[in-house]
Amino acid sequence: MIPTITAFERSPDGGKGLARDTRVRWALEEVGQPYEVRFLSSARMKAPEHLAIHPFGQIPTYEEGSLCLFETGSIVFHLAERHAGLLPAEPDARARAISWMFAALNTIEPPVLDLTTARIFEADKPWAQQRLPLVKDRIRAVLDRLSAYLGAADWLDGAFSAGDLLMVSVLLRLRMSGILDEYPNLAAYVARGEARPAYARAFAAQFAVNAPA
Ligand code: GTB
Repeated sequence: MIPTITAFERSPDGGKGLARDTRVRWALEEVGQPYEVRFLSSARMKAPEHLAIHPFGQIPTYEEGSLCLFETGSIVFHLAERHAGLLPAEPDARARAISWMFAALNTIEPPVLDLTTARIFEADKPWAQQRLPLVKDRIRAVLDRLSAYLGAADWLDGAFSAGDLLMVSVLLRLRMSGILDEYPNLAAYVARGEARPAYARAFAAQFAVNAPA
């Protein structure tokens, strides 16, 4: 059965691959699972038909027969559970890779999202410029540790896993800020992720829809 995911009708990033459907597309490409995409306008995201699948009216979602999933992490985990290639078979290594999935979404992504909030949604506030250095330093606090942990390794725990897929996807959001370049090993790690043929296919698929005309 070919699963269907949802994505922005037009992503606000103009095809930079930052919207979260790219992570799901990447996971699908890694495991060789063909998929279809239903594109949603902002209005359709909040319509009852979509809210029945995604309680918060967001993208991405994943439908496979009677199974409907939301939350990127749960979708990537589902794919990793059902297909080979995204989680190791050995139980302890598998548990560690799952820890990295959570670390990407629960430890690294929140301060990264704060930067977007500070830069875009709070930019007009009188205290915005004062807050920005604090937000950036909270990112550096976790990246210092992540960079030290990764060291010269290619991936976080042996072979590439869903943990790396999510971590690279989160770190990608920092590129424009310049913070990623403060950590050459993390910048190289992200570049390694982007160099994977599966990532290239996922990026190209979303770019074909979102690139400025
Ligand atoms: N925790 C959920 C998950 O991981 O799946 C979060 C889902 C989420 O935030 N979805 C966003 C959404 O649907 C799109 S990805 N937003 C519309 C809404 O809430 O009404 C977030 C996103 C959006 C745009 C960019 N961009 O343009 O750069 C990057 C990321």
